[in-house]
Amino acid sequence: MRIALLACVVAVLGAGAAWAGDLTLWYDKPAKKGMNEALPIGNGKFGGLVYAGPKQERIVLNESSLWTGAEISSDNYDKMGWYQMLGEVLVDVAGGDSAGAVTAAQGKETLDAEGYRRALDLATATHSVTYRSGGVTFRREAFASNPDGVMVIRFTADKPASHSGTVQLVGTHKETTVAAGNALQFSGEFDNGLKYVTKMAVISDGGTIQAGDGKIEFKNSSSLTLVVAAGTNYTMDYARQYRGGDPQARVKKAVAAASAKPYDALKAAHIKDFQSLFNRVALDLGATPADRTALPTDQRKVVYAEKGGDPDIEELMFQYGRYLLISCSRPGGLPANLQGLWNDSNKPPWHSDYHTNINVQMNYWLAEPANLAECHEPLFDLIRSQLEPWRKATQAAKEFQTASGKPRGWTVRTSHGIHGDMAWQWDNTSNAWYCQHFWWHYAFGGDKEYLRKVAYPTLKEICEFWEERLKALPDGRLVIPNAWSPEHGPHEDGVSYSQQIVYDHFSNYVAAGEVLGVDQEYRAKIAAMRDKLVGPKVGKWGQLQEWMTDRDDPNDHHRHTSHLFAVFPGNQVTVARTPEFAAAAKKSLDARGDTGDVREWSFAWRTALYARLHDAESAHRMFQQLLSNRNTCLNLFGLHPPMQMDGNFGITAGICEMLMQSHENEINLLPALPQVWPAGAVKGLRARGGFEVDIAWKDGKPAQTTIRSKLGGPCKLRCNDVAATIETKAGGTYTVDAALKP
Ligand code: FUC
Repeated sequence: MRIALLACVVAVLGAGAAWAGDLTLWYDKPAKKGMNEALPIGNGKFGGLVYAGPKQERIVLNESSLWTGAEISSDNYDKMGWYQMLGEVLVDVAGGDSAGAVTAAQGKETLDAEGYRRALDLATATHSVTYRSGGVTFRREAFASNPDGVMVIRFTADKPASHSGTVQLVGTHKETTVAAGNALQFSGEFDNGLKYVTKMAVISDGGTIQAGDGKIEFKNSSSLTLVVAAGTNYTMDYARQYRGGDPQARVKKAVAAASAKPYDALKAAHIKDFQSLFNRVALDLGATPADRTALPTDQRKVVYAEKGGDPDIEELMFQYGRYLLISCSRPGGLPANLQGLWNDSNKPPWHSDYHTNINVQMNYWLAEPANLAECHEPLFDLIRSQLEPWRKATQAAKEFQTASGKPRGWTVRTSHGIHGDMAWQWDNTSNAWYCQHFWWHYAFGGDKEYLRKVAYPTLKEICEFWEERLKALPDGRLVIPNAWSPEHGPHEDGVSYSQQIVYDHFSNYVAAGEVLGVDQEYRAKIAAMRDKLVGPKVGKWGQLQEWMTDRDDPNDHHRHTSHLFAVFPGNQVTVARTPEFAAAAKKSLDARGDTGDVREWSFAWRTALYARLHDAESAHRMFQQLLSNRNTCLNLFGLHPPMQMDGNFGITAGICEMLMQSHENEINLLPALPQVWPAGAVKGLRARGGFEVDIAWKDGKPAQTTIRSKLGGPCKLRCNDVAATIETKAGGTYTVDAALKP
């Protein structure tokens, strides 16, 4: 969209409502079965996929702690837990005179409803369906509220008494649904002792409702409101074997409390809460022609992937990543898994697990820069809650025994669940990669208490793990033994991926120790070890080597770009500091290409990598290709069958890197701005050092930049060759012009 730039950037972007109209995914058909078309809502823990058939509403329900599995460490994938589908809400509507207008058959409706539209408005986190049938205009809304802990679904019409039909609440584990009064409920318990409850109240305005045989029938209702809550007895506490209080009373209370509130009050509280996070960042990349915005999102995305020229859909994709993270990762809950929290199977691909060799980290790349630091917390909480079983398993594993006995610290296999269960191959350096997130949370936010109590001890423990595990080469340089470039090549010493991750980790540990002024001697030891690590190397065709031996194949189009960790998410290789390595990284990245094995999340990573290498056009090309039908579903979920959410989160992070970078002790404005975004504005990106930044640009250059300093201190700014330092005070706001002058 085009907004007034410059002087009014803060005023205009500050008003969340100014963006609302365009941040909508909409479709002219109901969603088909599966996960590629239905639209997601979620309150961080409890979520739904809305299918929106006019004759039958179907909402797939998920609760993020609904996992099978128990403490185990095994190379057999099937031994770890599976993320489960909770159930579904089914509402068969015979409404008004519309019976017969559509033929209902689960998920396969033939559409004959005039003016049908289903939409997800990201700005209000509300799903809606509208259509006309039999002379009546029907409207449905659905949202998942964090403050009230419920999902609310409301059916309305412009004529009284227009709704008749049945409501069902169905579990996926052969539970019996009990219907009593105006409520439906099912509950169950898995072999691992996980108890769960789902309850729904059906509130009819006018008309009648009647419970019977696991269903509720409603007749001649003017409006119908469904209030649904779910919970489990899971708690992120190993000492309690991950079991907390019975969810029954909690769920009952949430449904009763929300049912007693007017719908408008529930909706207002939901929007206020959601927007307190969502409205922190706004983005304007330009105006989309009306013939494009007139297209439903599925058609529009196809045209965009082929022809580009749709900055609004790029903004939508950017904000979708933020919307999804807010909807599936809130303080107190579990982090986003491979599918966020949306899942329609009890045997989802890869168990819908936490995948440590790129996927779960990519889920959280956006959290700090895209101003959702709170949504990062569930990742730390889950990791911390798994440390005891991970320590035990690491210490028991043959491969980690040290000369002096058992290893200190912990590491984790490639896949893990939430009950101390992990499986498949050990991903040795995933411990250090996890630590990078703990460090980022401090680096962006500056909370020293968090650093002292949470991050530092975790970082130190992983230094202890690596300190005794590194192997010295005859020349004294250090290598990570028996490492693996994820899913590529053999296990061997000195693989670049592992070297770079440990380098990053040791650097972050040293920085953390300096901030806290602790462990000076140990810090010096770790710094010295870091400097001895075998570093990046340029190979025979000018590439950045993936292994110590120079055997990279220029025709290899593998989806992983693990040896480029040093470029992003690491910062060992940068254009300014290590230009030869940056050039080699670009050579490698260009060669890895965008065909064959390259898909979904690979494009998001490549976007961020090219952004760090200041290749704006390639970064944008990767973004555009992510939206092709091969890589993105019609509901804009990342497409790695059936879907994966890492690409959604990753692309938001990639766009942040295109617009602003802060990994070199300075804020680099518009380091990778493609030609298709000559003018635009972004508000509210976060930079390391506790700064919040708004940039308005024109002719490809920043015209006005506003910095809000949270912590005070010098703020170094750069745009190409122009650099400036602003002395800031905590709480101060500072504006600079095109020349970076106040
Ligand atoms: C990694 C990737 C795969 C997939 C899986 C869940 O192993 O290599 O492409 O994303 O995670």
